[in-house]
Amino acid sequence: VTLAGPGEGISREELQLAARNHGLPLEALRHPITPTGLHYVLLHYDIPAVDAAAFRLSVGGCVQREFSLSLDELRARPAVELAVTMECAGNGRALLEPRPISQPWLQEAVGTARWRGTPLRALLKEAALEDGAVEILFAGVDRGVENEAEQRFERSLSVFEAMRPDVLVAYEMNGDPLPPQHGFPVRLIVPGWYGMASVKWLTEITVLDRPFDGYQQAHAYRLRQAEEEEGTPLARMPPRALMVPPGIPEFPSRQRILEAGTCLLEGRAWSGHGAIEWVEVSADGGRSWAAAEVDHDLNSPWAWSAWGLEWDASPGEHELMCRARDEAGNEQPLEPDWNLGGYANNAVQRVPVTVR
Ligand SMILES: Nc1nc2c(c(=O)[nH]1)N[C@H]1C(S)=C(S)[C@@H](COP(=O)(O)O)O[C@H]1N2
Ligand SMILES: [Mo]
Repeated sequence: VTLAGPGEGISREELQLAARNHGLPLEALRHPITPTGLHYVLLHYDIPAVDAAAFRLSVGGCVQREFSLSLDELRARPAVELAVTMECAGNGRALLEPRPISQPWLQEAVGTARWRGTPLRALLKEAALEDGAVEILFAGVDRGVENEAEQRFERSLSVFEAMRPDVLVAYEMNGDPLPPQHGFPVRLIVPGWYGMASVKWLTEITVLDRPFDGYQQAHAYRLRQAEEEEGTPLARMPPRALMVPPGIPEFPSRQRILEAGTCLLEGRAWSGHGAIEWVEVSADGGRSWAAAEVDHDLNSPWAWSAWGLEWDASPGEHELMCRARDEAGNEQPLEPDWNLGGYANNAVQRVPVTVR
């Protein structure tokens, strides 16, 4: 990982990544289900061209019965639809100092969709895992060079996580076939986890008798301070609340401008560790906090909750902030914890506003 120097601006390479991998425009937090084109997108390599007619999903490795399925065969299996909030583990990276050079997310790498697919668990039961099975490996068809080695995008899950009934082999997003950028024709959905676990363009499921040591597992997506540390693997999303920036933006700075008077502050909050217990809002840069009303409107344990609070905006400059806590007791920090990969920065959002 390369780090940006003190005060070093976004490079052309980071801009190239940012233009391909787009975030959720924060005003789209108003929608309980993110309109498909506004859901964030993260691509390590290129969007592969997959021929749906020739598509096969194979299940093999350390199993008693290997098999493969066509798209029609997959779609004929028992189906489940789940509302799931997904967030990139690199969300918040560009706000770290020093900034790790990679996809420069601010805070917008999130979205919620209704994913329809068949439970992974039943596929694994059908294949019948051998006694020595410890992990399940998921391989996408997209290829690239990373850390000087050519590779596919591959990630694994422990047998325990893979057997959770809500892990889906998904073929629909918001009632339509998956769009190319979200994994057409088939992807994994691992609710509650950061997005890297939800392998897109999935074609191979391989049961392993040893932990997977590929790049995206053993090196990337780990919290570490230095290259030589083994680090701890990322898994579930810690809590985060985001607000719809109120008022209107100035172009191009996007500084917010609003009229004095009552203003509804609203947004959404989520956690991969359980339901959101509370959301608090500060209008004075964190000196005082008020509890927002939280509505678990999607009624899904894996999807974000809406929150709102009326604020009496007085003329002047203000810094708005929001923070969440989940039922497991995790709370958002005011300041980020730095790490080399620039992962898991769930420090509170700060929105400066000018009230006229
Ligand atoms: N095959 C493949 N799967 C992938 C990726 C990828 O680059 N290739 N990116 C991962 C990462 S890091 C994230 S955050 C999510 C993003 O999913 P989305 O683009 O549908 O929002 O997909 C994951 N699955
Ligand atoms: Mo990601």
